[in-house]
Amino acid sequence: MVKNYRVAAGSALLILAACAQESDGSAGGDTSNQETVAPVESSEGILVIQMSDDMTFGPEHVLIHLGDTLVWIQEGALPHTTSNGPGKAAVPEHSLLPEGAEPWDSGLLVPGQGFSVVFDTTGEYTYLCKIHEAAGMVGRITVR
Ligand SMILES: [Cu+2]
Repeated sequence: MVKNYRVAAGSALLILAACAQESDGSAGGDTSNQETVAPVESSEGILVIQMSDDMTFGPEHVLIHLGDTLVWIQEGALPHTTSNGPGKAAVPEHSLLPEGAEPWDSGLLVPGQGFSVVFDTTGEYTYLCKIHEAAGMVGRITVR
């Protein structure tokens, strides 16, 4: 009984050590990296978001101020949209607006084209590319 107990305790220590190594390693590091990515903030009333062939909005999360202008620029070869509002998203969480805010829809932007929106309602926005929503082309805007 005593011997079995010692073996079990030793195994438990090994498991604890393995768990501690895991949480200090890549798994824990990845999680904290994702949570600590700060939004890119506008300066002088404007911020540019790039749409490219990797099917992302860059930066994906922006922090702007009341009255600021966001400009989306289409820099890839693939067509994209910046869109928001009722009926635009297959997944409702990909199209969110603060109460009273106006939705927008750029329509298809071909390479070199841009589209801008002035934000006059504070809150959290989520928008998408209507063509690449399923590929994860979703962006976030915080207006303060
Ligand atoms: Cu797109």
